[in-house]
Amino acid sequence: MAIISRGFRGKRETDPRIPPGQYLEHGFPVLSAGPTPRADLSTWTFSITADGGALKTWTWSELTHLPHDDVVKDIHCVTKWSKLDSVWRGISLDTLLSDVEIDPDHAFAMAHCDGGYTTNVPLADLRGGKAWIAYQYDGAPLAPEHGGPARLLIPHLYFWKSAKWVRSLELMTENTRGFWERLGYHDYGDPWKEQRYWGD
Ligand SMILES: Nc1nc2c(c(=O)[nH]1)N[C@H]1C(S)=C(S)[C@@H](COP(=O)(O)O)O[C@H]1N2
Ligand SMILES: [Mo]
Repeated sequence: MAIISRGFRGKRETDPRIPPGQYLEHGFPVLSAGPTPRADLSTWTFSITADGGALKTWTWSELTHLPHDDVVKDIHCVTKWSKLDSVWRGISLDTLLSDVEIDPDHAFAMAHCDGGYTTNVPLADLRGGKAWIAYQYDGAPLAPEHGGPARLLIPHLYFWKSAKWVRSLELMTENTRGFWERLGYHDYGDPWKEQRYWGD
């Protein structure tokens, strides 16, 4: 009885949550600049560092016993896919940063990862409920190819800022460039302003 209209099949899906120049992706692509490292959780640590020394270091057990957030976020890759409503569990950077004494001159951070990947972000973008060290995706331990055991999650910036296999955050006085930023990606990377490359 009901007539199902297929008239809009094949039409590009639109949603006000998709930033300009992006398309809706239903899968979860893997984008890695090198091989997937495998971490040993018995020796794994996460540190916040400054001036060449650790301000604070957490073991895996210490980190995962901190109060966590369950968040549902849209993520946007500079290669133009956006994924809506991705489900994460992680420790807010507010929680981790509140545990260290921060020199007010240190307004920037560099994420350092197993495998050598780096990415830079203003410290302000890690605060205010905007960034997490995520260790679960969709109710399961974060898969190694997606950054497990733990990755940075900064969903309001292009996804290359969400460093996989993150091991430390280095606090810095200057906005030094990370891996992709040195190769031409934007220093900040706001998807709503299409800040993809230098000069955008
Ligand atoms: N350590 C590390 N983190 C990384 C990358 C990488 O190559 N190495 N790629 C970045 C890029 S360009 C993107 S789009 C996302 C991809 O995350 P996914 O593979 O979970 O989709 O991870 C980011 N974080
Ligand atoms: Mo990317």
